[in-house]
Formats: sequence, structure tokens, C-alpha cells
Amino acid sequence: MTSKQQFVDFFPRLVDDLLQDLDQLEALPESKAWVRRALDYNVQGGKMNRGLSVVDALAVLRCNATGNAAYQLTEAEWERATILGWCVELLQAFFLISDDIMDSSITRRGQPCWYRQPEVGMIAINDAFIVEMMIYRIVKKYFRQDSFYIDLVELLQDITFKTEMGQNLDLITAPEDQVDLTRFSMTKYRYIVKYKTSYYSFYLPVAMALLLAGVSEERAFKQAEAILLPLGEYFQIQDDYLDCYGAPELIGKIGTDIQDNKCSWLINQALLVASPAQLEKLHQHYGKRTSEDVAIVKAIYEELGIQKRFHDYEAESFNTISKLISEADSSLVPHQVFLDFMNKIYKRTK
Ligand code: GPP
Ligand code: MG
Ligand code: MG
Ligand code: MG
Repeated sequence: MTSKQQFVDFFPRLVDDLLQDLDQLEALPESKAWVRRALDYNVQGGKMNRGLSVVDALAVLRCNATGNAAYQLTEAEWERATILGWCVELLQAFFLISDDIMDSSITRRGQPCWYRQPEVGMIAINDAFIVEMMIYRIVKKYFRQDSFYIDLVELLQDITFKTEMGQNLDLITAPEDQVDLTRFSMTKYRYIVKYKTSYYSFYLPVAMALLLAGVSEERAFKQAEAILLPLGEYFQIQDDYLDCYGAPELIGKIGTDIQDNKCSWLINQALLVASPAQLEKLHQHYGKRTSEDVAIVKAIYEELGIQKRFHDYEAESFNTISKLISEADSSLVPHQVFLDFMNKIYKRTK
């Protein structure tokens, strides 16, 4: 397993690259200072599971390809995987800056959301665009000569578009001041989550590692997708659970799903088992901003034993995904790639 510290220590080098790149645009010192601050504030401080997974997955793929279980990535291999890992983290920063505005969130990674900084406000929207473009500046600088360059660029664009379509359905299913719980369903939930979370958080890092490892066979990418999308669904269900029941000190953010009228796993589960009287109350109090409304919704979740439902789901999902992995063709993608990912998130509290 790669050391997180080494990965983190690489970031200032990329920031320097990116700022140097701004010289080509004759950027003034105040612009460079702004971009540096936006990058420092928004890209660092997360768990970095997504970024680290590019490195971890490449390490497993190289062990497998060389037939040497003790194979260590060369300096160059490690560096290329680390650069792409940071590209996933930049993509994540671009999404989170934007998502926090759209979700009216308060904190992120234990600090105020970027748009909540007094001097930032809606400038955050443009900062999100800039952070997104930095991905392509880096990819161009380091991978322009590689035969997979265009595949990498298309992969990033395709995954970004999928995420935006997932985010779109997440948002239009949760209009403000227009609560209609009949809009929700587990089918719609699964679609939202697959697109808004699973592709970029789970499939993308492994797809990048496959490209770096020189794998071009379509079947390998499909195999990865078949396991990583369900794993992503499990991750987002945990995110929804933690939004309501997680400790803000641990998750670094304050939940807003009930207030935001979100099509969350918790409300969907509640709708499956609520009595007519409980349904009536949910209709009245879900998607409202006062703490009294939120408390009433949470009390109904308690009556319905939603926390237990989650823990049952978690155990069941672990079994289902373990089975998916064990049945996968390991000549396409070694099982360890998926097991590493699963171990990073199973029963997480942050
Ligand atoms: C997670 O939703 C999904 C994203 C962060 C993707 C956002 C996509 C965009 C195109 C902006 P969430 O709102 O549950 O995440 P969190 O709980 O971290 O706010
Ligand atoms: Mg959000
Ligand atoms: Mg959101
Ligand atoms: Mg959430």
C-alpha cells in the first residue's frame, strides 16, 4: 500500500507547475495568488482515497503483469500514477466547490465551504471552472506523448459528463419548496448515485491505472465497471447515512440532505415502510429548513429503525460485492484491485 504522506508531499510540485503554466497567460501576481489559495484550500485535506487508488491499483496491476508479488513501482511509474491521482483529486475539488453551492452546504473537510469565505462568494463558480481546466493542463504536460493520451482525455470528459448528469437528476428531484415524496424511488436513487458518484469516485481511478499499465482491452474496463459501480453505490449509501448520523468532527461536513429535500437512501427506505400517518408527517416536514422539521423527520427514521436497516444493508452489501469480486475473471483485472478499494471504505465512519 502506498504511503499517503509521499502522495501528499507531491502536491506542491504540481501547484508550482500549474502556477508556472499561468505565466503563459501573463497572469498577474494577484491572479496567481488567488489560484494558489483556491488550490490549497480546496484540493487538500480530504481522505484522498480516490487519488491514492490510482497508485494502489497500478501497483497491483504491475505485480500481476510481472508475476512478482513483491514488485515495487519504479520512481517513474509511481510519479505518473501520483500525477493522475492528483487529477482525480482536482476533479473532486471542482465537483465539491460546485456541489456545496448547489446544496447550500456549510462546512467541508472541517472548514467553511469555499463559497462561504467572505471574499469568495460566487467567484467560487469560476474557481471551480479553473480547477477543472488544471486537470487538462497537467494531463497535457505529462501525457501528451503517450499513445493513450486521447483515451485519457476522453475518459475524463466522459466521466465528468456522466457526473454532471447524475448531479442534474439529484438536483431536479430535490426542488426547493416543492416537496413531493412520490418523486422518489429506489430505482431513481440508483440512477442518481451511479452517475453522480460511482463513475468518478470508483471507476475513474481504476480506469486510469489500467491505461497507465498499458491495458487496452475493452473487456478489462467493462469488468472493472461491473464491480466498481456497485461499490460506488455502497459508498454513496454510506455518505447518505453519515449525512444524518455521522459525527461532523469526523466527516468534516454538516448534513443538509433532509433540509435540501434530497432523494437520499434514508428517505427512500423510510418511504418503503412508513404507515399512512408517518407518511403524512414526512410529507409535511421533509425538505424544510427549521431544526424542528428536521428533528421530526429524524424521529420518524428512529421509529422506523432506519439505522438498523442501514447496518443490515451494509453487511449484505459486503457479501454481495465480495461475491461479485470472487466471481470476476482475474485474468482481466486482479481481484486485489477491488479488494483494496473495498477495504478502504467498508464500515467507514468518515
Ligand atoms: C455527492 O453528492 C456527489 C458529488 C459531490 C458530485 C457533484 C457533481 C457535480 C457535477 C457538481 P453529495 O451532495 O451527497 O456529496 P456531499 O455529501 O459530500 O455534499
Ligand atoms: Mg453535497
Ligand atoms: Mg449534492
Ligand atoms: Mg452527501
